[in-house]
Amino acid sequence: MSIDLRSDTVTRPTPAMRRAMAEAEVGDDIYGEDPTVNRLEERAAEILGKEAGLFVPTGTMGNVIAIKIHTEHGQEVVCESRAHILDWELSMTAWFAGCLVRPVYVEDGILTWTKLRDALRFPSPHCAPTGLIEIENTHNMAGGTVYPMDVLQEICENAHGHGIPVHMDGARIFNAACHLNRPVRELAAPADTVMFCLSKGLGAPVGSMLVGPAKAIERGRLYRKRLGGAMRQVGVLAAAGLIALEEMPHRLGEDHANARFLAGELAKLSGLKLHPERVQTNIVVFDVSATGLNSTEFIARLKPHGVLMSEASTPREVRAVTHFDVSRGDCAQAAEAVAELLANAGGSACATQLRS
Ligand code: TLP
Repeated sequence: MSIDLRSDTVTRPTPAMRRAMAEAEVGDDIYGEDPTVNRLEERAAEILGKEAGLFVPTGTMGNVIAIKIHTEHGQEVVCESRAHILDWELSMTAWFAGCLVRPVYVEDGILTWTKLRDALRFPSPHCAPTGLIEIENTHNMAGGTVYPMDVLQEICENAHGHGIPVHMDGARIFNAACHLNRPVRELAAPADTVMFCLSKGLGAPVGSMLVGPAKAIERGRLYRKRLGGAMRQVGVLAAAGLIALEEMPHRLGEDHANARFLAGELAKLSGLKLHPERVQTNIVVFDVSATGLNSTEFIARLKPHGVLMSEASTPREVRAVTHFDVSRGDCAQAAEAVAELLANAGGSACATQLRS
């Protein structure tokens, strides 16, 4: 079987999750009668320190609902230029919420108030006003980077001072909390709403949570129905989600150490550009342009070596994500496979011009 570093989304449910799914107490969730879903929503809200929670099938749906809750048609949403909501959600900000995204580029993906400030727009006869600031923590395509608490607080305090809400795409907020060694509720506190995924590093097969003020989540429930995301005896999924939430966060440090190790090994190989000391969580993004291959070619040539990686934001970058289903040994093997690829590609790859 391949060593699958494409994403932490590929994790399979643990035996405990499978057992819990088989034994889950269920009811019709559209009537609010699924006790396992209700427990998951309550626990998610409690752990994140918010009033209420909503179980959604995907992180994408959680973000889309949050954007819709906070904005009106014709407004702008400010986010980092490689944000998941901009690059990977099929323009749902425009399609569903009727808003324009105004991106701001920051190399490490971590916005600051100073960077954001100039992108904000206020009501005028000429400009569409900013309806929402969206921050991604950890920042996926910038390489799993984490918002320092003071940066986060400064953004949220100033945004609120201007009457602008903040949504956190915290798909990997537990990884961020692990890196900062702070309770996750501290990271969630400054933002109005937070989406986080049960189905990534936490290992659940399906599901994400949107947490925030009770009134906002009540509206979110209606948007979830409109999007076709309201399900029936969905406690079978929530049961796995509860285990992901309660039992999996404590082991994320292992994935982070593996990612740092992998980055260190890759950095030894000529042709790859990366900074292992900048790896904070479970994502390694590296530049392959000096090999003469673009990311698609690099990934395709790596596959026969039994290692899967994925594309990142540009054709120059490849992404490797560590998770519960890959070990330190797998990471060592993956680095060896990359070394072999580079050796085999040799001069021919380097002679090929990067096609972007
Ligand atoms: N990210 C996926 C891909 O879509 C890129 C991955 O493999 O990392 N926010 C962030 C920051 C994400 O990384 C993702 C998934 C989502 C939202 C959406 O979650 P899902 O896939 O559940 O819709």
